[in-house]
Amino acid sequence: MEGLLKGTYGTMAEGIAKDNESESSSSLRLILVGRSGCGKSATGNSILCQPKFESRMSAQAVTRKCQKGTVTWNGRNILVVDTPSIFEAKAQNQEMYKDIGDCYLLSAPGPHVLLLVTQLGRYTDQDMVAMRRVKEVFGAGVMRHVVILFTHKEDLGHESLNEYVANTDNFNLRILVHECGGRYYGFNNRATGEEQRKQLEELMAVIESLERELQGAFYSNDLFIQAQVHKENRGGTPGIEHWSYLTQVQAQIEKQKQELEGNMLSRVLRRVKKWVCSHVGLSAFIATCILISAAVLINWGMTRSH
Ligand SMILES: Nc1nc2c(ncn2[C@@H]2O[C@H](COP(=O)(O)OP(=O)(O)O)[C@@H](O)[C@H]2O)c(=O)[nH]1
Ligand SMILES: [Mg+2]
Repeated sequence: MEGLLKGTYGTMAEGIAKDNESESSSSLRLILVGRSGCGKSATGNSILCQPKFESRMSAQAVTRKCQKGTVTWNGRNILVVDTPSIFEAKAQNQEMYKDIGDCYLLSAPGPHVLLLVTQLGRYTDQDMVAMRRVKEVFGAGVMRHVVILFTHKEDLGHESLNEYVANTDNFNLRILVHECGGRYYGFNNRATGEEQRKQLEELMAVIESLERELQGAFYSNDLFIQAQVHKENRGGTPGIEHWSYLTQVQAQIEKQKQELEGNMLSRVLRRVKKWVCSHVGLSAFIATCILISAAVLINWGMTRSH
């Protein structure tokens, strides 16, 4: 579901955005996602060209809550949302729903792009968990808006990022790149001055190319619409409406989780069906073997019981 002018949800979301003309509604909205320690906050600071988000090496998660930062780039407002550890396997409590709710509120009416941050050369099981959690938190459709952002680009040496991605033997990374339509870019978050400016310019080119492909659509779902409405109605202090909003957050995440599991099962079944259709002879042979084995086992069981 996307906030496209033509789309049902999009029309609503875009309409709300235009009516209010608030800063965040008219901005290019980016959300930083990925496992803890991969460099999300550092990437946010590189985009904002200022140390807005706390970023440091630590055994514990450093970023404690969702935060936003804004910058003007080439006359355009950019809103960057940094996220705490909501993409980890163990992040499954009430605090997590609050953080997810905040992330939706800060990026409502919906993000144009999600930057999936991962450290170059370290695409691990934790990154894969984070990837799955991203789909649970936002819905599987969000993948069309994802750009992979590799940090620690300076570790590449003489190899280019394209060569690295083309030659990697990390099968899971290959799948990820494929799933993201080959959209990726690398940052050296320690860069300053001209190098920092140039990498931001190149990242913006990747983002703008995706925007063109999606005809300017931002990503939306039921919860982004509710978040936008909640943002407009909300008074200063969190009250009963906020509690009810958090209940909606929890329900939406549960729904998306179930849809994801359903999708996976039907994908497996489709693959099995496709394989059977393209190997009819072999499939018939395997089925016959299974039937004969079952018959032999039943027969053996019956003779033993007598
Ligand atoms: N050398 C280098 N260090 C980086 C880069 N990106 C992030 N870091 C470091 O990685 C550590 C974790 O980064 P942080 O932004 O806090 O990760 P987060 O938990 O995903 O927000 C910090 O010490 C950063 O300085 C990079 O591109 N190059
Ligand atoms: Mg952080």
